This record gives sequence, C-alpha cells and structure tokens, in this order.
Amino acid sequence: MAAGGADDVTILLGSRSDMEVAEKCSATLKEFGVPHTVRVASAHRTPQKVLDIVAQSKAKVFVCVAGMSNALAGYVAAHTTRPVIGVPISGKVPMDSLLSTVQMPPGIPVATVGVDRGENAALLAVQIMAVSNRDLDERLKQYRKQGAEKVEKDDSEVRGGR
Ligand code: RP5
Repeated sequence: MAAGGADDVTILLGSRSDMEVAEKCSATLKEFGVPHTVRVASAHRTPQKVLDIVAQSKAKVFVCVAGMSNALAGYVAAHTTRPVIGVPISGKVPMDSLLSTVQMPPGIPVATVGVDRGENAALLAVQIMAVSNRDLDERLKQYRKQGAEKVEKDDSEVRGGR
C-alpha cells in the first residue's frame, strides 16, 4: 500500500541494496498482520523525497534501514515525533552504520536494533503498537511462547531425547 494510506509501519530503505534486511522486517510484520509500506528513499541522494514520505505517511512507527552513514534514521526522526527504529546494515567498515544510527544527540532519539536485524525492528514496532492494542499483545505472547517451545525442542534433541 502506498505511503499516505492506512499502513501502521513505513519501512524506508536508503537503497534497494538494503532490501534483504528490509524483507526480514516485512516478513515479520506480515506474520503479525501489520499493514506496512516499503519505500526506497535516501537521506543523502533524495532528501526531499524522504521529507515528502514522512509528511504523507500516517504510519505509527517508521523503520529506517540504511548502511554506511545511516543518516536516514536520524533525518526521519528530526522530522516526526512518531517513533523511529533504525536498522544498521553491515558494511566494509566495522560499526559505521551502527554508530551513526545509535549515536543520536540528546532530544532526537532513534531506537536502534542490531546490525541487519530487520526482524527485531518489526518486533519492536509491534511491541510499541501493542501497548494500546490487546490483540497485538496476545500475538506477541504467542510468538514468545513459540520461541520458548523451540528452545525446549532443540534442547531435547541435542540431549538425544533424554
Ligand atoms: C546507503 O548506502 C544505503 O542505505 C546502502 O546501505 C549504502 C550503499 O548504497 P548503494 O550504493 O548500494 O545504493 O545510503
């Protein structure tokens, strides 16, 4: 659905080359039935386009996926009071994207998830929305339960069924 529609989350990518990580985010949001939009818009190459998307979007949460200098997350955060989650992309220089996403100056926070952790960005967005959405909260509890069951199954298999 296009930005400006009824999507709850807008995912912005600095480049199409970030798509693999964005797909993890999108797939997890789909699991929770959260309507979302994926757009490519760069803080450096198309700064006005980013502003237009933010201004038109009715999303409750923005997820910004970008590598190298992830200016995108901070740039979006500077233009909205809605929560912004930054996903750093792994690159050739260790920690470049991570530090540029997480090290925001006082007053303009970006909630930063781990490097390439698109699925965690989705889960954090769901958790934010679940504060005022009981159905989403129930789904999160089910998701955690499934995660715990998998650990128990793995443990049982590693121990040879004992
Ligand atoms: C960033 O620069 C993008 O988010 C991408 O991770 C990185 C490289 O971009 P491309 O040269 O692959 O378009 O702006």
